[in-house]
Parts: sequence; structure tokens; C-alpha cells
Amino acid sequence: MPVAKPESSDARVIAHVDMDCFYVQVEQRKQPNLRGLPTAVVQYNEWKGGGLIAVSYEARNYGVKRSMRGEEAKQVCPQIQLVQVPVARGKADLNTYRNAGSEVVSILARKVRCERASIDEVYLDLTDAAEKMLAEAPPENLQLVDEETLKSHVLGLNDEKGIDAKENVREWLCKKDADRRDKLLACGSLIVAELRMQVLKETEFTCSAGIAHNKILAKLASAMNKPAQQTVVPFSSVKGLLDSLPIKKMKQLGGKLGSSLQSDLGVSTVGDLLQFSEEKLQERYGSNTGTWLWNIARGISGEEVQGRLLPKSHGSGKTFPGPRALKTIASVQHWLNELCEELSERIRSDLDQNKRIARTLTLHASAYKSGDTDSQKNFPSKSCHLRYGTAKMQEDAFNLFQAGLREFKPQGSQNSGWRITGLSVSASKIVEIPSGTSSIMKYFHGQNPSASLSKQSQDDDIQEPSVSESCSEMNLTEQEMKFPGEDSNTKCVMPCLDQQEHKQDLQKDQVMISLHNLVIFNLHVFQISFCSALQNPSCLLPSKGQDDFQEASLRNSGTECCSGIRNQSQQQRVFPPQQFAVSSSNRTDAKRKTSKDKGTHSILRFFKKTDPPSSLSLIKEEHGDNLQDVEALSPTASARENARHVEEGRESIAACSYKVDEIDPSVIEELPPEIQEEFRAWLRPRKRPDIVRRGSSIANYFAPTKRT
Ligand code: TTP
Repeated sequence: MPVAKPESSDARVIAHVDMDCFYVQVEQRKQPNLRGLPTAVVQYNEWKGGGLIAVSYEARNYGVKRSMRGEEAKQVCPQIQLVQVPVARGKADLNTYRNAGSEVVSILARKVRCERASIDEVYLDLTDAAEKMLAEAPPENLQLVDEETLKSHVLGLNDEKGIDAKENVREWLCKKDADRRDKLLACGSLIVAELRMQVLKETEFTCSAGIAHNKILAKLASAMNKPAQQTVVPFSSVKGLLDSLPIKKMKQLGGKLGSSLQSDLGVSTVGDLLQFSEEKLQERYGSNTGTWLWNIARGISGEEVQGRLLPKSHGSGKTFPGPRALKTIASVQHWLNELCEELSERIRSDLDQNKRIARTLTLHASAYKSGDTDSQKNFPSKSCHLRYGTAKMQEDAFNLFQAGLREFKPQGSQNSGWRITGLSVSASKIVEIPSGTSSIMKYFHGQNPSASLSKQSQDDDIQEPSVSESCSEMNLTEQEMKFPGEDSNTKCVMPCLDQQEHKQDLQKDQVMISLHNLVIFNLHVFQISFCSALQNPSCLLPSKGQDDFQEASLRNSGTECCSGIRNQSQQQRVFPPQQFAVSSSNRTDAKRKTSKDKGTHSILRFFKKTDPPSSLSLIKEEHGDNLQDVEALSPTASARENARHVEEGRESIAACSYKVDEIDPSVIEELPPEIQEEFRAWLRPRKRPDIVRRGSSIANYFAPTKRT
């Protein structure tokens, strides 16, 4: 649902930058001999030459369209160059394109607030930069305006034949008595032209842009003149633009809401909405959407450019068209495993590189039923709390699929079978790990961190993994939940967990997340020691490489977890066998090293500040029989044991590999001085590789016609 936000000012300067035929440009950079030739990137699936996903402007001139397959494209343009999308795990691998998009974002974000909107689109808030330019070096004082800015399209500017378009633009840019809003847009045009040139110089990619007073208008404008051009929407042209704009072309109106406006209100253009009062629209569509519609008819939108350079979610999907449709549970599971493996790698790398964690795992599928009259029914999307680790994600995604399938094709239904034509898994609700370790410190010192964490907990509606412990037959309660920006068709599968307990888990999660921020390396023993101190071993985020180990442990020890329906309390309390196995095995390893004491006294003192009895009782309560060896210890013995593991863990830390670059120095500074010293001793400095800068071999053109 669109959200109505009042416009903070109608004099903001917002740009939307959209790369031109992006995948094609990425491939052309890889193979420069393709530059200037009609080229298209085709999907992995080779059926009929593969589906086109990106088409160069040279190929578009021949009538090649994205909806075509390679064979058809060759008919309309025999010389077309078809490049297959890179492949990994039997599906398209988009990493090259994602990375290329990141290159562009990093250039655009150097000077202005930047929001990455998709793999190849970015919003920029140029208000401050434009105001500064207007105050210090207004366009009206310019002796020379650069060519790229002069090529701008200014909506509403007279561009009749015979009039020198560039001269016209120059006059508009430099008009002394122009409206202040127009002057700001003129500044924005100069800034965007320069940024686009910079992107070209550094990446060899061309892009187009829209410059307007808000995001919606800027996005509309960027698509108006492509490739490699920019379009400005002065305030005075907004009405003219929207009057003739088909309702479905407006952002957020391409779907059901737009259809309802067409069928129920008889609206065909955005301008047609002007005839309805705000009250009338609110009456029909609710107060928020009604106000949003009323605003949008007038080109008003207060949506801000979020300072976000990273994607909002990660997804991995594959389609299975025609005869490739999946018909068996085994084939679905195979593909879900592949998709989850990719997704898991991506969220892991997001965690490592950007210190962000994803909270929600969602499964989408498209399907049809053979021999069923009700074949229109959609396969319901399902979500659950995201658990890190490839095997866990695979397990959860599979269980989400089965939950969806039960709804799509209820048990005992007569139709002969289902066919899956598309599968995707996505990780969303991505949040940054809180920087600093104050929550950990508070926790260690017996203070309740909930004050700082409660908002997060309250905001989080998602329960613990609904499908944990691999019980595919588990009886789930399901509850419809909607998340902003997510498919309204998505449901969140939720178990009957106690809300309060879940909140506590989330708090502990947060503590562990801070811990992860503190030291990101593969350190099982160290983690277990920390976990004991934190009173909840199961809250650990697994480290890279830990999954395999965990999976092996699971196979060795955890047969019962798949053995059918578990009662609710067991589900809630179960101690993940893999964690325990890690603990035991590392403990054995560590015992061999007990004799070596290399002076870890301050760390020992630090950990001894935790409360051993409560630690023990909570572990016992949570993990029951699985912790028999711990249970046998007296509280004091437990504390000693705890400390000993830390000490032994310290040995492992020293021997372990770690990534110095990924340790946030500010986090270390929050530790007590004696701990800081020890950490620093571990963190031996390593040399950073020299950054190789790309040289630009092309640069003196934007217009494709200049290519030879
Ligand atoms: P778009 O920005 O929609 O298109 P484009 O960059 O290819 O061309 P244009 O100049 O018209 O903006 O999509 C960006 C990339 O996303 C595109 O190069 C390929 C990929 N893509 C798909 O893989 N499938 C799709 O259905 C679409 C629309 C895009």
C-alpha cells in the first residue's frame, strides 16, 4: 500500500539515475568488441535461444524486444550478438551485475545522499548541493555550460523545430529572473550531468537521469529520454506531465490499485484523479491511500531519499517454464537447496562486509494444478524468521514450501498433481548490527539490556523459525502478516511460541549480534565460552564454515529431531544438537592443550564477572538432558569450567584465522583496558592489497551513434 507522506518542501532537488540496458553494458565492458553492435543478454535456459533479459539500443532499433527469445530476435536482427548470462548452480549468476551496480553507487554516493533502489537504479537527494551551488556559483554566472547539461531535456520548454535546443536549454539554465525552484533544478542538472560523466569515466557505463522535486517525478523523467540523457521536470510542467500519464504507468499503480481506479472510478490518466476530493478517495481506499492518491494526482510526494547504498533484500530464484515445470517434491527440494545455498552465501557476505543481518526468509512459488478448474489459485508465499546457515535455510525453505503446498493443494484434493513453474527465496528485513558492544558489557555486568533492545523487539513481529528442527509434519499455526514493501500475498508461518520468550531470545540475539560485530572469525570454542557467559548457547550466529561442521554433528547426534511431531514445549526448549556437538568436540580438542597457559588472566577475570549459578540454571532449564556433563558440575565448578574453556579458547583464537579488517576498532575500544590489550595482541596487522584503479579507455561520448 502506498504511504502518504507530507512533502517537506516543494523545492527539493531529487534525481533518479537509471543505467542503460544494464546487463548488456556489463557484458560489453567484458567484451569490448561487442560495443556498438546489436546485442542482447539471454537467460540461462536455452530453449528457443533463451529469453532476452536485456537488449542494447542498437538492437532495439531493429525491433528486438525483451519479450522475445533468442531465435525470434535473430529473425528480426540476424546480426544480433546474444550473450548468455553467467551461470552458477544451474541458474543465472547475477553477481557480476550486482557488483557493477555497486561500482556506480559508490561513485554517486561520494558527494550526495544516495539510495540504491535496484540493481541498476539510484535516487539522489541533491537539495543541499544545489542550494550550495545556487549560493556560491549560480548557473546564471556561468560563462560556459558543459555539453552534457546542454543536452538535457527540460519538460515544457519549447523545443519546436528550428529552435536550437541547446541554446534553449542554456537560456533556461541561466535565466536570472527564474523561479527559485527552477534555479535549484538547473543546479541539479549541472550536478547530475557531471556525475553521469564521472560514472562513464570510471566504469565505462552510460546512464540516464530524471531531475525533479520528488522521487516519483524524477523516476518518471529518467525513463523519458534514454539512453545517456537526462530530463528535468520543472514545477510548472508537473500538471501537463500527469494529465496525460496513463494511470498504470505511475509507480505503485501498476497493480490492483491501478486496476481498481480504472474499473471503479473510470480513471485512465493520473490527471483524471484531480476530479475526486480527498474525502472521496479516502472513503473508497482508506485514509492513507486516499490521501496518497490525492497527492499523487498533483505530483506531491514527500517520500525521502534514504541514505542506503545496500540492497533492502536479497533474493535467489529460478523459473521452470513449459515442460521444465517441477513435478516432484524431490526436484523442488533440490532446487530450493541450490537457491538457499546462493542466498546463504549472499547474506553471509552482507554480514561480513556490511555488518547487516536479514531477519525474514520468504518463499515464493508460482504453480499450477493439472486438471483443476481452480487453477487460478496462487501458490501462497510463506515467511519465517531467518536462521543463518545454509542447511537451516534449506530446511526452513523446504518446510515453507510444504506449508504453501498444503494450502495450494489441500490433502485429499482430487486433482492429479501440481506443477511448479517458479521458485524463489528471499531474505528481507535486513538490519544493521548495532555498533559497539555496550549491550554485551551491560549483560556481563548483570544489567538488563532490554532498554536498548526493546524497541527492536517490539518492532519485530516475527516469531522463531516456524519450521525449525526439521519436522516436516509439524503442526503449524499460520497467521497472515504483511511487511512493508513485501508482497501482500506473503504470509508468515508462525509457531505457537510464547511472545515474551521470543522477545527474550531476540534480546539475546542482539547481544550475540554485537558480539559478532566484535570479532568475526571462525571460533567455535570461543563462541561456546561466550555463550555460556551469555546464558544461551543456542543464540549463536554460526560462523563461516561452521555449517558443514554443524551438519555433520546433526547427522551424528540428532536423529530424533526429524522423527515426527514434537510437542510444543520441546520445540521451544530444544537445544540444537549441532551446537552441543560443537561444544563437546571443541572441548575435547581444547583439553589436549590445557597445560599451556599463555597468560589470559584479564580475560578470565572478565568472564568470572558473570553469574555462574544463574548461568548454569538457565542452561539446564533450556537444554535439559543434553547438558548432562555441565549439569554434573557444581555452580562453582561450572564457573571454573567456563573460565577454563575461555582459556582454552584463547589458545584457539591465537591459532585461528581472522579478518582484521572486519573487526570494528570502536568496538574493541569499549572493552576494559586489559581485554583491549589482549585483543590487540591477537590482531596482528596485515597488509591491505593495493587498490587497483580501473583506467578508462572510452570517455568522450555518450551518444551511441558515435561508436564505430
Ligand atoms: P531495466 O532497468 O528494466 O532495463 P535495462 O537497464 O536493460 O534497459 P533500460 O535502458 O531500458 O533501462 O533492468 C535492469 C537490468 O535488470 C536489465 O539490464 C536486465 C535485468 N532484468 C531482468 O533480468 N529481467 C527483467 O525482466 C527486467 C525488466 C530486467
